[in-house]
Amino acid sequence: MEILREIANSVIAGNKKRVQELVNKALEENISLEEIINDGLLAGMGVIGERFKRNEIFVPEVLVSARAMQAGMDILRPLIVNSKGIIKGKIVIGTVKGDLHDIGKNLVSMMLEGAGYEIIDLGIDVSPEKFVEAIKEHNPDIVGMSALLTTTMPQMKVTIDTLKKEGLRDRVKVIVGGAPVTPEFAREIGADGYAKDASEAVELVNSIISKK
Ligand code: B1M
Repeated sequence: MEILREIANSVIAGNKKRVQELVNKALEENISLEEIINDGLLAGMGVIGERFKRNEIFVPEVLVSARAMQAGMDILRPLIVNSKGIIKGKIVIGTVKGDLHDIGKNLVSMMLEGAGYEIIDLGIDVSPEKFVEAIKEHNPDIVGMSALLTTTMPQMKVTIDTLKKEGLRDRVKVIVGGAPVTPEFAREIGADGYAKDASEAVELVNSIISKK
């Protein structure tokens, strides 16, 4: 669809205002939220990822595109509503210490919120101590950790070990995700679940909560 291609191109160009205009236009044309996210915003970010990998572009350009993508997601967030209005559970989520990537974590949070969960988003660069504090303060059912760097993945284990030390591990289920994370890694570090993307994260959380 032409408009979705235009959204992707505007993310690539880092044109925040144009992304917002086009997302609004796509909504007026009754294009589904899923298509706008997957075939528009994420398609654009995918191209940026490839170019970044090939050293054709650098951090500043990636950041500008990331902001443009986020601006599009900001419009969609209120529309991914929890139609039943029932809170099914509470989730503390964050990107682990040393890691500043938050687009995927925000998308996961948005979908979980839409699926009926209360989200306490601790943001990026979240230390194990901050996860501990949040668990003590909010008493969540689930703790979700996101990591996008191979160098920050070990922080997931450090956080789980810290929860054990603090006697909190049995109080929460821990789920992990992010591009370099695998189901094997999740098992190795003692997490309770892994999801490869936002829709899988919703399925995973639903299954954990239904077993509680
Ligand atoms: Co960075 N970066 N980055 N970056 N960046 C990657 C991750 C990289 C793969 C690019 C590359 O070289 N090919 C590479 C990592 C290599 C590695 O470790 N193996 C990399 C690097 C090297 C770096 C820097 C070190 C670059 C530098 O400074 N030289 C630096 C590190 C900064 C830091 O964190 N300390 C850096 C910086 C940045 C920016 C700040 C410029 C920007 C982030 C902006 C932001 O997030 N606000 C950025 C971006 C945008 C990327 C790429 C291009 C895109 C990531 C993204 O947003 N994808 C990325 C390349 C790539 O992934 N192809 C790259 C879209 C997003 C929707 O997908 O995050 O995978 P994703 O989330 C998915 C799933 O993974 C899953 O669901 C999401 C939705 O479907 N998921 C979960 C995520 N979290 C989950 C949690 C769950 C469950 C599922 O449960 C709790």
